[in-house]
Amino acid sequence: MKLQAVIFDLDGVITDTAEYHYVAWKRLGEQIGIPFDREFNENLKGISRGESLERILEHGGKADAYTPEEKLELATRKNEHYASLLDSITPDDVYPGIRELLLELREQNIPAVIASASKNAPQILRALELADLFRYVVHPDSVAKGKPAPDLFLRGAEEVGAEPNACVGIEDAQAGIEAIKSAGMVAVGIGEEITLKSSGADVVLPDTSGLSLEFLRGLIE
Ligand code: B16
Ligand code: MG
Repeated sequence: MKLQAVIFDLDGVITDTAEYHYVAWKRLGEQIGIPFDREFNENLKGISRGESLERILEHGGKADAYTPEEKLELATRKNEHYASLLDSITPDDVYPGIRELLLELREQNIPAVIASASKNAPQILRALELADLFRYVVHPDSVAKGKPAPDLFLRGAEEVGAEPNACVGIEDAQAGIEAIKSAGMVAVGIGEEITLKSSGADVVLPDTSGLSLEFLRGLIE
């Protein structure tokens, strides 16, 4: 079978915005009396803004402490802080090997797709000067369910006419690996081997520098 498409997560795979999400949620958590650490933060990776807030409130025993309007204000406050951190992003912030991989994919006419839970994805891709290298960016509001449901990845494959079992998905989050596997795709994890393998990753790399078209083809063909 030929590799038909590569479907990328954004935060934590294309660039280090996963760290900015952590910094912004952590500050909001401290402001509302819910401190948390990196271990808890793993539960927020790949999870939508609204659902992330719910998880933080539950973690702090404050699931019922805020009205929907107050929750919207909290999520907006986090996003404003996060967006201010995005202002400093430049093309130098693309993770190692990613631009080279995208250029190889374009040369071979294999579509590269973004399946991110983030509503900020288009802005980030522009700041990294990568927007033109993706055939399609799935909008998180266009699917019924976020990660760990397969919807974002399946929509990405569909939009570029690829069969799910001929696609490779690349993710740094447990919820994202689960989404890729339930979409019936090959899952490459970026990060900690034990954590991502336990979510079903077929292969885990410590960082993106080991990614190449040859490596991804070897997983499918
Ligand atoms: P936003 P990904 C996800 O992006 C992040 O991992 C997650 O931490 C964030 O809450 C979510 O996007 C929503 O982001 O607030 O920018 O809409 O990893 O799926 O690329
Ligand atoms: Mg991610």
